[in-house]
Amino acid sequence: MKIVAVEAIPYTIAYRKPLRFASGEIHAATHVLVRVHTDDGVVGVADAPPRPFTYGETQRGVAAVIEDIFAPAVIGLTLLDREAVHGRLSRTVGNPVAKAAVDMAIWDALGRTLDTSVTELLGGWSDRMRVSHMLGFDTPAAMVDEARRMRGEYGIETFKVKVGRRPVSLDTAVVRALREGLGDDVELYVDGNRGWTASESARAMAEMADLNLSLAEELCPADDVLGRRWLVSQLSVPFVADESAVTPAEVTREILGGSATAVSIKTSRSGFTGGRRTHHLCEGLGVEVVMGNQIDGQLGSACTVAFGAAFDTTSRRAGELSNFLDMSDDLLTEPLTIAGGELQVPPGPGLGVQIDEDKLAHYRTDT
Ligand code: MUC
Ligand code: MG
Repeated sequence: MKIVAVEAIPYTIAYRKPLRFASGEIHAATHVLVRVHTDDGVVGVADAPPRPFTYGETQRGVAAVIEDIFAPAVIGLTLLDREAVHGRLSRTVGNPVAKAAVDMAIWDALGRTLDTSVTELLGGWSDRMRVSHMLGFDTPAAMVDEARRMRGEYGIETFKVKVGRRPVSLDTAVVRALREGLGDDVELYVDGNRGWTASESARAMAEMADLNLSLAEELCPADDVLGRRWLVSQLSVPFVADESAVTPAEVTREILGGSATAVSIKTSRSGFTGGRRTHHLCEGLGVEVVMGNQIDGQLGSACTVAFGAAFDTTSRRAGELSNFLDMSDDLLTEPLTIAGGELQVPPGPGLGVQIDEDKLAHYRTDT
C-alpha cells in the first residue's frame, strides 16, 4: 500500500457549447489527470479541473505543483496514512484543486486495494444521488429549451441558474421564463458567482420573490463583509457559500459571521479528506450542504457522487452532477449515465471507473 509515484497528466477536451457565468467561461476541459501508483501495482485516479478565475490555479500550475511539491511530499507514505497526507499537503497554502486530486486518487487506490467502493469507505449511506443541472448564461428561450431537454432526456427536475449579469433584469427574466416554462414542480435556485453588489442582489431576489427559489449562492462577494451580512439577513432562503468557503476555517468564518447559511461542498477542491471535514463541521453547526460542481468531467462527477452518496446530509439535496453532458468526449471506458433524474455511484472498487488509455493518449497535451 506504499505510494511510489504520482503522475500529473494535462489533457484538453472541448465542450460542445461553452458554459458562461459571472466569473468566467469554459470552452474546454483543460484539466489534469492525477494517478497515484502503489508498490503493489494499484493505480488510483482523480481529476483536477483548474479554475484560474476562481482560485488562481492553471493547468500548467497544477501539474507543476503536483510534480514539484505534492508528489515528493506523499511518496513513501501508505494509502492508509490519509491524515499524514492531508497534513503534508496542507503545509502549502492554496492550490485546492491540485491537493484535492492527489487526495482523491489516494482514496481510489485504497478502495481498489481493499476491493471496496470509496462511497462505502466514506460512509455508505446510499448508492445514488438526485441530479441538479447547472444552466449557464444565455437567452431566456435557450435556457428554457436546455432545461426542458434535460428534464425530457434525463429526468432532471432541479436546476441551478447562473445569474450575476447587469442589468439584473437579464437574469430575473430568465428565472421567470424557467418557472413559467417548466411549471411549479421543478426546483430552481440561483448562483451569482459574486457578480452583483449586495443591493443588486437584494433587488433581484425581491423581483424573484414569487418564483419559489430554494437557494441563493454567492450572489455578491463575501469580501463586501457588511453588505453581504445585510443581504443574507433579509433572505428567506438559505444563502450558499461556494468559492468564499473552501476550507473548514473559511466555512466557520462565513457561517458564524452571518455571511452564509448553507455550504457548497465540491470534492474537486476539497478532496474526500477535506470534504469530510467540511461535511461534519456543517452537520455540527446545523447548516445545510449542497454537493457542488466545479464544471467537472465524468471522473470529477464520479468523485462528487461517490462522496455525496456516502452521507445522509450530502444526499438530501440534488447534487450538481450533469455538466459533463456538454463535453464533446471524456476519458472513462464506461460513460456515466443519468436516468430518472439520478446518477448512480459506478459499481466496483474505489471510484468504480476506468480510464480509457486510447482516449487519454489522444487528449493528453504533454506528449
Ligand atoms: C459554481 O457553482 O460556481 C463556476 C465556477 C466554478 O469554479 O464552479 C462553477 C460552478
Ligand atoms: Mg457556485
